[in-house]
Amino acid sequence: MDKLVERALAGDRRSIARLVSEVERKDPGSAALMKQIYPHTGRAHTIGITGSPGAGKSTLTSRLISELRENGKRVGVIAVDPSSPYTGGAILGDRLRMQDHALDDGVFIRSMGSRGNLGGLSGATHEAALILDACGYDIVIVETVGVGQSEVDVVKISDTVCLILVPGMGDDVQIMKAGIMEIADVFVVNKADRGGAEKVAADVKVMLDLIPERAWRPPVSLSSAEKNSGMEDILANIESHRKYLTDTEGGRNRILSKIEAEVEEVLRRYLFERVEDVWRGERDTGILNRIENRETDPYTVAAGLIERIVVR
Ligand SMILES: Nc1nc2c(ncn2[C@@H]2O[C@H](COP(=O)(O)OP(=O)(O)OP(=O)(O)O)[C@@H](O)[C@H]2O)c(=O)[nH]1
Ligand SMILES: [Mg+2]
Repeated sequence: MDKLVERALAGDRRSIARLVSEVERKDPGSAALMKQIYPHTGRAHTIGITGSPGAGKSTLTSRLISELRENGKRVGVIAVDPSSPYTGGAILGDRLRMQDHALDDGVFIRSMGSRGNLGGLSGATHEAALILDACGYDIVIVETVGVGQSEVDVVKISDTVCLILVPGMGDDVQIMKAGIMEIADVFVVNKADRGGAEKVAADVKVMLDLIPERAWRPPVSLSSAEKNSGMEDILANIESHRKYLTDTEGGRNRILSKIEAEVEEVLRRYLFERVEDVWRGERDTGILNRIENRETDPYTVAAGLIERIVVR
């Protein structure tokens, strides 16, 4: 086994951080590393926390970490910043809000970019979650801002998706538009210390009633991350959802469809990388001129390249 993987699996934080960096940079050897990591995964419960910018996701995450630590759980956190690959305001804010846990050995916090993935989560986010799972974190929290594709992608990498709403943002309309009702397993109306939270919760429940009968009905909690209230209730709801996943047929199917999405994602990435490789080697062989002179055409060239990938 690779030394780095060995040290990371043994819980060495610097090695874990280096592993995550390698998958984030998509180093050529990262697939080989992930092959060694994967057999050790499947123990953590991965929680996706999504919601509008400023909804209180980081503050809430920090509170949940405290609660989970009191219950003796080790917690890994990946904060995804859609705007920049490595640095940026949001990351700074997330860092500050989670700083309380900086010295706790049972907590690992990592910020990652998602740029270059059409606004969605990168494959590296998923791999980072797998690494934290393998390295002994019982709970892995992935915080993503609910913009565009990332909130849909978060379903693919989370066991439980927790959607954070806040009063006074016209969220009822937003939810309907984005079809987010379908992806949330647990609803949280945060900033309940302000007015209007009960109304939002009631609206969500009405909308849930409109969705045809399904095996899991998402519960709705009120919270104030600022005042540290509602955390136990949220964790209890997440735990119920975990039980649903493992103990019911609907839940088992959900787990399998997550694995299916995982295979498809890796497959797509492998294919894409191979196509790029082959094309890079071919591009400067005069092929462009031959197409220009109509000696061949893009369709024949593409089909030929694909064939070479398959034969290899
Ligand atoms: N009144 C009130 N303010 C809150 C609550 N939770 C968070 N806030 C405040 O809301 C602001 C945004 O909080 P964050 O935790 O950074 O929100 P976020 O969703 O992580 O934000 P982004 O990551 O930038 O999308 C901060 O000023 C928090 O102090 C709450 O329960 N009540
Ligand atoms: Mg945040």
